[in-house]
Amino acid sequence: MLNDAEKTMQAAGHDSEHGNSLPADNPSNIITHHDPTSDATGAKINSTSSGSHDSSVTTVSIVHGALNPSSEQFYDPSPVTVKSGSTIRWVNEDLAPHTATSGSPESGPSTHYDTGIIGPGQSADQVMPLSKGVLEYYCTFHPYMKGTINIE
Ligand SMILES: [Cu+2]
Repeated sequence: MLNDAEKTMQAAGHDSEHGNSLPADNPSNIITHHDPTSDATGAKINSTSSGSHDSSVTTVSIVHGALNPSSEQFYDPSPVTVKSGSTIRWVNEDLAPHTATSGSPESGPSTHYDTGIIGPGQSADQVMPLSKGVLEYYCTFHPYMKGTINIE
């Protein structure tokens, strides 16, 4: 405990030393002053408005090479854990069209969601159910492509 406190104080001392040395760099000071100004006009406004309401979006990649049945991974990440009612965005990074369709190849599509066809380089958003649980999904073109969503 005492050791930890000592370390913390030492680290804090180092930080303030570092902080003191930074303002001495005049050229970089000018640059850092310039950048936030241009950010505030454009990019920052956009990110604020997209984070407004219902908004959490989790991206899942359909990996490059997913068309290959012996691929080690088709959807990445899988399983993925998201909040109920949030949105998942599947991004197709493969060269073939795919889907993310809730259900399984054995029992067929369930009613929860279906991206439909996502072309190469395209993406599709689906809102997850409000109920918690595990949702399996697959690609209707390539039934060996399976993914799992944990909704919590
Ligand atoms: Cu597919």
